[in-house]
Amino acid sequence: MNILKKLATTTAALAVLAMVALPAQAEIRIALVVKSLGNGFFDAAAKGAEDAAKEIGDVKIIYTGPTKATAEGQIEIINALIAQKVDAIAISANDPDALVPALKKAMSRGITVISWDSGVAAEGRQMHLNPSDTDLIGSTIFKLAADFLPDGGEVAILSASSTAANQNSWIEAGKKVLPTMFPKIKLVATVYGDDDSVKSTDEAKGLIASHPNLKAIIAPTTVGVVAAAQVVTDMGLIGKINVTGLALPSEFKQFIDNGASQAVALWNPIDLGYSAVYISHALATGKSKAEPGAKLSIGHVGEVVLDDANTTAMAAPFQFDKSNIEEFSKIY
Ligand code: RAM
Repeated sequence: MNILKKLATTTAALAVLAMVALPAQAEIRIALVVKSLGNGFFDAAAKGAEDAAKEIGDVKIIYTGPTKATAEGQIEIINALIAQKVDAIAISANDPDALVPALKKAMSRGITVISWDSGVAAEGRQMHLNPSDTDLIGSTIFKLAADFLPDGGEVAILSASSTAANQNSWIEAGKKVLPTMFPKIKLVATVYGDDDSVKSTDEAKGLIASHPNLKAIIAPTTVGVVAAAQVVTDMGLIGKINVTGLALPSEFKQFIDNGASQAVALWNPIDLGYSAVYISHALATGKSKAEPGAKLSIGHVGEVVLDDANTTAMAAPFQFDKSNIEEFSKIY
């Protein structure tokens, strides 16, 4: 056998050997479970999740959620994901407690479980990723109203579902600082639109009917804030009631343009979904561990550190108004 031929056979043999010894890396399946489908905020997060999957490689995203933002709907989905033996579940929860048994079951089967956006109780997840500091979001939503009410006045909250841990924690945090930070603002009611456009519209109308002196509606939900601004627009109340809260610029730009709202805030939902997947992957593959003090890489977004409760927070909320909403509306 001449030397070239010999080399070729050896290389071929080595290649076969390598294929046997190094099987292709198994695909990691990460389920991004959201409060409900059809919500633009979660669609943006899912886009970020896909970005992370592409960047990491060998990752499959299962973007799923119930049609209505209920715990029951999410429990069914979690059970189906357990049966499918996914590698990780990253969930924005509709209820911090009701999901715990199903998520515990998932973890006992070796599935990585994290919550993001809206958390589950500590025993139901390995860690929780907050979009931003809870106290800061709480004071921001009231500041957004107070900034445009120099003489103070009545405001009301139109929230998501009554069991959503994220909105509830923001509202609680905001209420605590209200007397000292915004003494002229009077919170007269908190109602729940369940991140459902129809229910949110009805609740906004109800607030207006029962509080004739209402000066602002604060909706810390991207679904509620659009519904409230539409109601104020349709009822000819622009200039009388300022709608504010947490809004997705692409959905909300029209209400900054028409004056139903002076300003709103949010964080980058694409980065949030990206980070949830990045972290889920690191935990599922054993690259990182969810424990107090752990530094978790979130790719191009940076790094977060877990606190004693295995929770962490991303960037500060960002304000949108006439000066910048056009620019951001093209991104998310
Ligand atoms: C809605 C959801 C979500 C929340 C945003 C601000 O889309 O309730 O959980 O983070 O609003």
